Amino acid sequence: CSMSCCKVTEKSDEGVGGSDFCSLSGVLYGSDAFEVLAESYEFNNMEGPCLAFRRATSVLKSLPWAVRCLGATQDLPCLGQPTKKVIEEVLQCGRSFEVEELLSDERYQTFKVTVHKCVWGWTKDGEKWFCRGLRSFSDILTDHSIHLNRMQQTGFLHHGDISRAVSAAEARSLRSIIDGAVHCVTPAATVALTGGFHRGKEFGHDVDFIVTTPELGEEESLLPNVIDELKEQGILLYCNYQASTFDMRKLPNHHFEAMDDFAKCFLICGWRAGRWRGGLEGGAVDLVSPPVDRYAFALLGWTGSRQFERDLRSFARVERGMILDNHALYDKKKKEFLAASTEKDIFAHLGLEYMEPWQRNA
Ligand code: DGT
Ligand code: MG
Repeated sequence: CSMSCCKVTEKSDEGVGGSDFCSLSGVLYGSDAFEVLAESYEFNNMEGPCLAFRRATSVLKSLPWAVRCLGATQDLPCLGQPTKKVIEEVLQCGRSFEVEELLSDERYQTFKVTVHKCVWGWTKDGEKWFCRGLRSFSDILTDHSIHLNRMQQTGFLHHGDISRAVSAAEARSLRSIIDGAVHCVTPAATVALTGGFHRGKEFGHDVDFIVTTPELGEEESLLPNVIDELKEQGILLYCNYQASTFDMRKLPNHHFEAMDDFAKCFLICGWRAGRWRGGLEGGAVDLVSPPVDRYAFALLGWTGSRQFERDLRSFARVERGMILDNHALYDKKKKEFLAASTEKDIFAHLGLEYMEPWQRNA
């Protein structure tokens, strides 16, 4: 982020809500300033404050009005003292000194601009490289004592492909390619666009799909066959396939950070117009393949947003005595798994009104 100054700006009543911050080089919403703070905690491996600022971001984004005085935040949930301190500073001084300081902080910049691109968030390796004084990709690449794992090598190798945001139009054109490949190998299969694009986002860092077959068990060969098909079409630049470890005898895990056990693959596909490979640029693609009776849970879990999923799981646990994850919904009082073939069924089990994906952008 090249922004060097944050200050309050006027906003229209139709805006996304929250106090706005603007910078010398463009508008930075208040919620984005909190994202900088959240990221900085993430880069320091401090999950608690990181999540607190992400929650504050969600609350501010959801407001239909601008915060113009601290008193207006009094009854808002999830805004703790550190958050209010930043809002107060911005309202009084027209800028957040803490955010400004962070944007020029060497550690923040290194993780954001270089290391973060290949290790994603905080990792022991990222920390080790930073402590050794490595500050850029070339620092890391030219240090021959460093052994990069497969994921890190991919991050470095395809950095150009995966660092440019994917647009909604590009996601649509990929969808027809994935549709074609899946239906070529299994004509009756279902393909659903999920993740941020399913929530109506205009840009994303990857494109997520859930694919399944009408017959239970048939999904086991689906992803390997789709991967072969994409290889044949010549658009596959990278593929990391993980076979399913799903076991229905395991209880759901309400902790959000635990990833699901379905077969999945992380791909880099070259399908969009760009500067690389004679005009074809790549982008990151996730394909997840649950058995058909787990499809609704997988779709709900992968549609996000992350914050929405965390809150839904916590609501299920605290308010309903149920455990929800990407695989299942378990009623602890009745000691039984609840069946669902659509997302609406899951909302109904939870006693909630159905929320459309675009309403889940917490
Ligand atoms: P983006 O960054 O533009 O791709 O935005 P999203 O919302 O598509 O985020 P993404 O692709 O990282 O993940 C898609 C959804 O999958 C996300 O909204 C929630 C779910 N998800 C992602 N990571 C995890 C995880 O570590 N655990 C669980 N349970 N779900 C996850
Ligand atoms: Mg995504």
